[in-house]
Amino acid sequence: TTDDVKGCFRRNAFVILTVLAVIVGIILGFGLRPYKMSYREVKYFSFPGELLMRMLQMLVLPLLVSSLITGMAALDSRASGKMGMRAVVYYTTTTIIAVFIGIVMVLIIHPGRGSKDEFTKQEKIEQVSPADAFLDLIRYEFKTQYAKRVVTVKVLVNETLFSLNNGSQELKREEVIPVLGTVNGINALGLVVFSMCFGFIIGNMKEQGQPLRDFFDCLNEAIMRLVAIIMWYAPLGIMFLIAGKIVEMDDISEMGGQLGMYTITVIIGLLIHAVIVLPSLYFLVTRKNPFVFIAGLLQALVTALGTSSSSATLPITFRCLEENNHVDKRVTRFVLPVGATINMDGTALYEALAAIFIAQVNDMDLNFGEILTISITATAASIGAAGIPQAGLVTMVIVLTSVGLPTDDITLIIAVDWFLDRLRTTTNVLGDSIGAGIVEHLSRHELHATDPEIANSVVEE
Ligand code: DAS
Repeated sequence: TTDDVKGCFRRNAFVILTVLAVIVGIILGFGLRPYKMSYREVKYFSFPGELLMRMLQMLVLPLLVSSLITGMAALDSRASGKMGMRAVVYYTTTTIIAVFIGIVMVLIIHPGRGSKDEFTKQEKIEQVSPADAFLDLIRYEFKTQYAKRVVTVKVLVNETLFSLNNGSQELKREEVIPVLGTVNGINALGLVVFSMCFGFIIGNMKEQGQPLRDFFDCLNEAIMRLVAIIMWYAPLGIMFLIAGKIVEMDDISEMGGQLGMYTITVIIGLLIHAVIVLPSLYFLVTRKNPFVFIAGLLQALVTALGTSSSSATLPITFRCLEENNHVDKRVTRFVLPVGATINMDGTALYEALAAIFIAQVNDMDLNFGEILTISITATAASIGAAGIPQAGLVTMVIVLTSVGLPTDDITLIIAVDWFLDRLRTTTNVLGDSIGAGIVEHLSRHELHATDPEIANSVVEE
């Protein structure tokens, strides 16, 4: 039918545009590098990219809330309980595998050689104890060096749900926001918990809850329609995001040997996880071709690469999973927002690997217990990291302090983090999406059995 033809064209148009965006972005970026643009010129040049980033971020919050609330409300408590369990098992398993891969890779390749000469010497700052670092994670605070003092950065005042950061007098807001735990200054994890509870309650309110269920359902639908429009702009935005970053990046040839090896080690680790482990897992559970599934996610993966933020990518991930891969909306709404907030395979792999690399650079031999500690804290740190650019670099503080490594050595790897961040974000988004596919498959019986009335209100378009 004509609808099929249209749908097919639409899908391929997106694929073509997305691939073109990446290729043209790279060519444009390298083509313009010799002109050595000033900071201001680069900012002007990448403005179309910044616009995309802002459009997506604008949608994340209402999308997160409305999808979780309707997702929870549409499932009976037995179904949501089972589905939740499956999601948690999937998140835990894949994160542990990712950490394991990271550790094995860095131990085998051993990129750090026990000399910091290649790196600029850093001044030592006061050490933070592991216990404090943990508590700070829960409080959404962390300690950092600013103007030679150790200051506590409060990214969020937790008492209220929507309060913007105003906790730190020492740092300007611009300097605080990009660092830890929050999306647009809001505690994403707190919001996830709140929305789930709220959705659960209005799901159980029978008739009385219907207006609220309709409201959030409609809100969700409206946001997704906005997303559909933004999808057409996304390739252009991605092209400028990529080109702009290539224009402003430091000279690659100046990258030290250790840092180069480190970068390669991270890339290999992430590739093993994304190309071998996750697809195999998908195949083992569903017996379906994982690469067909991944092909449907192309635009989400490229958006992750362009924005280095899994929460900014969330709207596109929703769209890809629901429209291209036809994953049940009750599953995506329930599983994706949680996944984007806490399930970060790429980040976990990266944090464990980076911590051991820093130990190697410091000529520190780690025993088995310390490596175990690193794997546990890397998992915690990946859960605590928000889906925003370079959040993983900041939650590294926890991993390093847990085994007594100098936290200021994070500066050793900052030079390449913008790049590795993009790759781990792509891995994070892939992990969440494959998780949705696997949970849907495992929950197919409950999904069929759910109260058709509630189910229809969600599934119907
Ligand atoms: N860039 C983050 C993400 O959005 C996480 C990280 O910094 O590792 O997934």
